[in-house]
Amino acid sequence: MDEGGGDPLGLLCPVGWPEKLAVYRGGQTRVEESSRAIAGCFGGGQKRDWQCPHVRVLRVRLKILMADSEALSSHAGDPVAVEALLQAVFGIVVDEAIQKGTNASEKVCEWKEPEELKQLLDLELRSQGESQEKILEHCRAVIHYSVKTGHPRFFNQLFSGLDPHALAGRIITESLNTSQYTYEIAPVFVLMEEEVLSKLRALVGWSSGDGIFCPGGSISNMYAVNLARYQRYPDCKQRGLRTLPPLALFTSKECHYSIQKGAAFLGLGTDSVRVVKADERGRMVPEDLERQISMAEAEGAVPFLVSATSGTTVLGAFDPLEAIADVCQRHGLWLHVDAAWGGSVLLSQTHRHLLDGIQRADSVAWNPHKLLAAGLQCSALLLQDTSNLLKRCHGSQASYLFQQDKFYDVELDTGDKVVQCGRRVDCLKLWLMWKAQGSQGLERRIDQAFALARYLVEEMKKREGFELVMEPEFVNVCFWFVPPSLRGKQDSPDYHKRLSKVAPVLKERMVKEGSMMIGYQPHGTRANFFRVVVANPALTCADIDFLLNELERLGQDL
Ligand code: ABU
Repeated sequence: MDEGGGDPLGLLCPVGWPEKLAVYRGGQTRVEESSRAIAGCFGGGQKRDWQCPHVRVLRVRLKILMADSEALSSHAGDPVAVEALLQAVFGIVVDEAIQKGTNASEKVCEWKEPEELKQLLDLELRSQGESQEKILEHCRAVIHYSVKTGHPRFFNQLFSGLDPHALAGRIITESLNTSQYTYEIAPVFVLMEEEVLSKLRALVGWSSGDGIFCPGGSISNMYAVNLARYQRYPDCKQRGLRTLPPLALFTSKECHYSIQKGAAFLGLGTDSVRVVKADERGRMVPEDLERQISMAEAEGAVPFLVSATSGTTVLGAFDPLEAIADVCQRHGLWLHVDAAWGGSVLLSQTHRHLLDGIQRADSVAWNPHKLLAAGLQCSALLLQDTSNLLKRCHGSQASYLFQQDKFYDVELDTGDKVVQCGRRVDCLKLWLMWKAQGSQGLERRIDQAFALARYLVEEMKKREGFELVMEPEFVNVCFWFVPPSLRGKQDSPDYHKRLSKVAPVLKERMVKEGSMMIGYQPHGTRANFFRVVVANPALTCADIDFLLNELERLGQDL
């Protein structure tokens, strides 16, 4: 009888646990209570083939699975130890991520090559747990080697800054760890989400409507496309793509790439996206939209949606919404406004004219995690619809979540409006920040961002070597840093090629020094240029001066 042969199903357990005999056969292991039963496994009866290669007898020590009288979570039954752990972690977070992470005299990032970083982080997950001291070291290392996006020298993305009230909201959200789908388990957040969405809708100009917080602007945009299609062809929910004619949607060449991704994801295909011309500032040209619609119809496609953008990703352009809404109205098309970046401008009495006409949209995507610094993620999809379109389009009536005979108003179970099941709570961080700042405080932040972007532009004009791509309309400031060796050489044949290499070199230098982070990109036929995003509410003129001085310092030998 072969009692060796390993432990194919991981049943061997530490010495001291009860020992049993088990038979491994046909890929399965079964514990047998008697030797008669074991023998039966080898053919039973007269002739037993103990050498059979497919059957083995194992001597196993079984962990008897029964409920433990103590909880298994770490520090079980020791609230003092739990508190000590969390106090220690929170102390590290406050010191390293919040204080140092937002202190201009600290580095914005601590660059390491990936192989070295893997070692420094000790990423391996082992069978034995580690001591609290080690765990705290890991927490410190995670923060130390992460990019500090709340730092005043982080100009890299369309989000930056660390609002303490929003952070408090995120901490409470994480601590409560609930899902937004039913009133039963998220009573506070169901009511709060509706309050926040209704406030955002009011800023768009709607006194009623619907909406939902989504996991990011891309998903908000995809929802809009799906809703527009469903509204026109409700059958497609059940019968799928075969019920549809070839469809066409329209957006400008400056739109966010999620429109193309969404077309692919929703089965429309990227060919269904008709790209409308943008003017020299990156704004959709309504006359070309009209032309594209006629062309699509002439080719046998059915236009159904226009996605305009308020705040394009690179240039920060605002499409002319009134003119686009007129085109949509003439052709009966759903108007979606991707205001993921620019939506927060609606809070500013001074600048909200950039979005004039947004009230005529059918849907709006707006990410308060960007310009309002609410924290990732906070992305609202807002709808003018009051006919329960979201729920009709996405609902599936799971009987174990959305029981219709609950003891409260089941309309509060908003989870069936979305394609997800579990959904993060994204409203509290915005709500708490809004409570603390008031709409006026948020408005001041928007106005300050515009003012600092203007300060940056005017300071650039005073210095040699800074060339604006264009006068900004928003808080994206796009420019070339022309290093000393290229100044006055605009007419040389390789100027464009050489200029393109400047931003990547400077980017590498700034990141490796940890002094600041600015994004760059090529754009159409334009050579690589920097895009500074002025979004962090903590920024001052001193940070802008630093940015300019630092670019001059980093690029003086180029
Ligand atoms: N959703 C576009 C964001 C990309 C950026 O931060 O530049």
